[in-house]
Amino acid sequence: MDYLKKSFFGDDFEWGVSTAAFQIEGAYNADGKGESIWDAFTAKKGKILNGHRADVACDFYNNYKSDIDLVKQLNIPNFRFSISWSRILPNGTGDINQPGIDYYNQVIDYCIAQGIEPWVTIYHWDLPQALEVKGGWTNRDIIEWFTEYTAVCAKYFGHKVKYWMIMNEPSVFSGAGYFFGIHAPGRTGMKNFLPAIHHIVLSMVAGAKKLRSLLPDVEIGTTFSCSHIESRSNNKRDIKAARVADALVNRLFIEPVLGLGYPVSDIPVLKGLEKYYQPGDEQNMHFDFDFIGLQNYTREIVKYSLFTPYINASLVKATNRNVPTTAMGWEIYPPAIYHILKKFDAYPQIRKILITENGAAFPDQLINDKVDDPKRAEYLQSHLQQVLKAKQEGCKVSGYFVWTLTDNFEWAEGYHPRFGLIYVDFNTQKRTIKSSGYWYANFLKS
Ligand code: IFM
Repeated sequence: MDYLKKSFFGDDFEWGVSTAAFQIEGAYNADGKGESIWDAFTAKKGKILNGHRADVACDFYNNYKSDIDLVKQLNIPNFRFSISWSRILPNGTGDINQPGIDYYNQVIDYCIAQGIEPWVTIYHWDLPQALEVKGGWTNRDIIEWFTEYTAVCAKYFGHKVKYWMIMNEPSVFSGAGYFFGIHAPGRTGMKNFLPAIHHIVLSMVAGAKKLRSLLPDVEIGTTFSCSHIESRSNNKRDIKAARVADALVNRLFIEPVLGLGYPVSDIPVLKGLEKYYQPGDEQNMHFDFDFIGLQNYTREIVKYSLFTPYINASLVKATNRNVPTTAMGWEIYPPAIYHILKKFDAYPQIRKILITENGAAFPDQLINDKVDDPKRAEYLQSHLQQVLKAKQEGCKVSGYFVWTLTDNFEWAEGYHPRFGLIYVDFNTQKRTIKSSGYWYANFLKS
């Protein structure tokens, strides 16, 4: 591994760690919290690997002080977390749950007291179940519901939080939750996916505009998951399949928000979105974000596939390619993050980029009260080398957040993939800093 120092990235580069409410908080019904779609989904049989649930998760709700102490111990200056919508608005709209508001104020205050900057994601996938019953993201009324929720966040936390992200990875929560049905709320097919896409874009922009009007001085961003896509071969059909996959995975949500519209020419089925348009929508799909959060973990190799409806493209699984992989079966390919940065740097509409998630799951083991995870430290360093390379070539990247602080609930995969810098024994809630956590702490101190 080449020599890497924090100072190479410059003094104003933001370093952090990212988390999400549903994956860590637990306390699923404490102090007036309403049910979320993930509470409902995890309660169903067969949806989550090994039947795991997140009722307790890392119990961050009760352990937030000691976990934020660990953030401090690791020298991490920025802590990204999300608000659980149904903890502060149990029905999604209307009555506020004061204990939920108090809780997030305590988390924010505690961060600030420790000298840690809170970075807040407004929506990281846990829609109130009360809204799902009304159609969730497929119901156009969600634009108003989401705007109301954003205004509540601004009202109660806005005077303390400088950095906001409106949504986390819309392509994942819409694709997995509304097309494939493998994530909450478990809806499937184009009839759910298309309206969800359009309402998510309109809500993301409406929420951002609301936040801007209420908090003119804060930095507003939103985050997108992106994978570097390559074609399996030089065959024309494979090349076209890779272009379509790139449009779906990387461009579907960011391009409309940048004012470029949906990538319909590469994915003709998106023409079906027109059915959900109302007059004025075109003007309401665009927002000038202060920063764009990119979340990259891997690259994908794509091939033509006759039998894949709508896109005629499919992934060549990394586990069939004889390449190094993580516990998620994702290829370890550090140049992916460089290519992604270069790709999005080329959009003149993007002012500033932060890597708001990057990290890896490995089968970590606690042995003699220690967790030695050299592969994770190597993964982080090799990806940071690539971020640095992009930055040195002039790319407008100005931050890097590791996914994630502690091992946590990894959605449909349950607790099996361990992504944390800190190991969690889910029976006792005992935390053990992994060797990669010590590596990050030393790097940040350097
Ligand atoms: O755990 C997720 C997170 O919620 C969103 N981005 C990817 C992570 C790893 O899969």
